[in-house]
Order: sequence, then structure tokens, then C-alpha cells
Amino acid sequence: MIFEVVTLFPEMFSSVTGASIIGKAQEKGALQVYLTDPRSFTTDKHHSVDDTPYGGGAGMVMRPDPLVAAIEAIELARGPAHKILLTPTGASLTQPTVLRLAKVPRLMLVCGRYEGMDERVRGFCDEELSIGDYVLTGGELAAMVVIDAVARRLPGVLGNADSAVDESFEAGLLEHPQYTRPALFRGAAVPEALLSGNHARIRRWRRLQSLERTRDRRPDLFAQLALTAEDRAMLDGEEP
Ligand code: 6GU
Repeated sequence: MIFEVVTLFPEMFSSVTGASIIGKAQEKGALQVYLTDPRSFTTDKHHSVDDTPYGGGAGMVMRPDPLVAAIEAIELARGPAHKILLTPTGASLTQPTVLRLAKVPRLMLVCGRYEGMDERVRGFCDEELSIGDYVLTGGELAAMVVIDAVARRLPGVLGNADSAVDESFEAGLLEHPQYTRPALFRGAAVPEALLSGNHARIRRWRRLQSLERTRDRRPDLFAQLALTAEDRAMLDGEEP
């Protein structure tokens, strides 16, 4: 998978590309990240990437021309990409979107900065994403979130092939609690089911924990679930 990032702050991305799992995945060739600064596509002597808003008002707006020049130069040099504009007005990033994006061969992440971006840039992108209902100073942190979430779904990125299958959100459920040694920590014991060695019982315990957690903490997700008869029986407290 190739990530193409358009950003005025390429140096911010070293925290993702240079570190741990994503860094190792790059060394292994599972993914590649290209960083392109739209400032290098400016043609005026001050290399301006922003200007005052038409109609007046506070703040500056990113000009469309350096951004679109960067997008076009990247596609001309390395091929067409699925282009995502990172903006707080985009659709919220969810795990189903992450799984869809993990199948794309070349993903371009276009980061906005300053108070806003000229509306005409939207027309050069394929979709718009936000990472949540709060405002960041730019799209860079959101782009890093997308890279991290997508990269860990690529073959050869996570060590254990199973470690990405059973976790929070993949089945619309929150993950069950996990425990390791010691068996007793400050008076809190590991749940007995997990020590039982009975795999069917462990599976049922984990499923019930996931269901209860999702019901109690994320009623919005719980409402979307297709519960099995066994799920309902467990939630009603029936013995297997
Ligand atoms: Cl993608 N950009 C900005 N500036 N703020 C955000 C965001 C993106 N997603 C959530 N907040």
C-alpha cells in the first residue's frame, strides 16, 4: 500500500513513519509513505499557501492552486490515487471505512491547515473524512490516524495474523476484557472462567462481556447488532 500525504508540515509525520510498527512495516515493504509539501508548488516570490477570505472575516484560507498542483504532480509522477480530504466537515472515520481503505493500492491524504481551505479543492478529492467531533489545528493528526488504522490491517504489518481479527469494532462490538499474570492483583482476581481451561466456557464469557460492555457503554453500537438466540439468553442471565 502506498500512502501519499499532501501537507505543509511533512516533518510532523516522522512520529508515525519512524516509529515502531509502522516504521518496521515500511522496512519490510508492506507500505510506503510519500510526503509532498504544497508550498513547493507555489509560484509567487513569498511562496504563499494561504490568503484572506473573500467576503471578509478573520483568519486565512488555504489557496486551492498549490494543493491541486501537488495532487496533480503526485498522480502524474506515481499514478492515480484514491484521494481523501481530511476535514472536520467530513464523514466520521469508522472501522468499516478503515477496512475498505485497506484494499486501495494508493491512498492520498490531503491535509488542510489554517482556518479553512478553499471550497474548490473538494472537487479534486474522492471523499472527505473527519476523525471525530472536535476541531484540530489541521488535518495532519487525522491523516496519521488514518495511516495507523489502515496500515495495521495490511498483510505483514502486525506480527500475529490473529491479532487484528477479534478486537473492538470489527464485529460492531467492543472488545472483551483481557487479563494476564498475576492471578491476584491488589485484591482483584482474574475471572474464574478464564482460569477454567474450558474453551467453550471462555468463549461464552468473552462474548457476554463484549455484549454487556457494548450495551452499557455504546448503546448506539448495541442498537445496530444482530443478536443471536444464544446472545439474548446470555444477556438474560440464563445458564448454558
Ligand atoms: Cl480531519 N481536521 C481537523 N482540522 N479537525 C478535525 C478533523 C480533521 N477531524 C476531527 N477534527
